[in-house]
Amino acid sequence: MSEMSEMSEVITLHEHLRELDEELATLISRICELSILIRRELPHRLGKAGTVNISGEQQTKIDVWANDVFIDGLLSTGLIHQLASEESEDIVEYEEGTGAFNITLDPLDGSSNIESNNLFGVICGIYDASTPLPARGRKLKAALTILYGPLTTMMYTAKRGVHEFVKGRKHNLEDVYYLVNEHLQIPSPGKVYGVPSNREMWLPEFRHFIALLEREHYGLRYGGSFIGDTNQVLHKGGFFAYPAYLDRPHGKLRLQFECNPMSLIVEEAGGKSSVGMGSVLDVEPTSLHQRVPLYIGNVELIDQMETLFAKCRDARLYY
Ligand code: AHM
Ligand code: MG
Repeated sequence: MSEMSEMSEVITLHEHLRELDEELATLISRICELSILIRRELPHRLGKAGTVNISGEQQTKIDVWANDVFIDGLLSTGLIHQLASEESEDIVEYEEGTGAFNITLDPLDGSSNIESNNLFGVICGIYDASTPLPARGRKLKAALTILYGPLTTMMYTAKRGVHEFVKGRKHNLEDVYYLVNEHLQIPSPGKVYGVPSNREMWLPEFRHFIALLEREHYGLRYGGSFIGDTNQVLHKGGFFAYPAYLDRPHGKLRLQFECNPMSLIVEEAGGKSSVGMGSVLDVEPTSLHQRVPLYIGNVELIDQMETLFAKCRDARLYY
């Protein structure tokens, strides 16, 4: 960080949020404060919890602790009506008539990456309290991600573009998020693609689409972190998918907790999201922890992929 950027001309998250209504700004600030607290605890809460979450996945100690910290820390604001977390089976509902927002939370997405010191973070979706959970992504009021990497960065959209902040570490910016990218737009043409393994279980048309990307010299970048992998697409342009598999037609990622908030960010950054045919944001939810295949990236790539998928007779079965 240059000395210049430590000076008064930097725009802090707090200042940037003044554009939003006060309650939404307070909620976003609170999520960021809690994430700083959680990040500080990481080295001291390593290891497996010995429990599994509702999706049958092993929880780490920090998964369980971070979930509790977020739930307590957010409910105490008085701003929450319903809170749903990827780590909790049911929706936590606050007293009727209180709280302006419903919120979906993935408190530590990609936490299996902690052991090897790779990327992971937080994904949040924010709805008006009048939109009961589970909800269609199109109804989101705001979405944000926090990426715990060599830098801690935060991205939010309140449907007026995507803005990225980095957490400072010294002087007057210690633990302060400040603006590094306003109105972030996915560059086009893109350069990278990220997809998980198990190629023999890919659908033939997906395999075909990836072969096209490789032929066009897109470089493979996959780190097993939805936030990290999407962040590369947001910065370098390209494509990311956690696709439908022959033996796992709904893929892995959860509509409410992961796919909807991230798809809003990607679409607000000028990109596109898809479940194979149509935007992720238009999927009518059937259950809180439902999974959907997810494809995101530059508009032209998603359009090209959907055209290819549409030629397949069973395309509608993907989700
Ligand atoms: P999690 O919510 O249990 O951490 O799982 C989601 C993560 C994503 O961040 C990432 O895209 C995916 O799992 C990686 O899965 P895989 O290990 O199959 O590549
Ligand atoms: Mg997750």
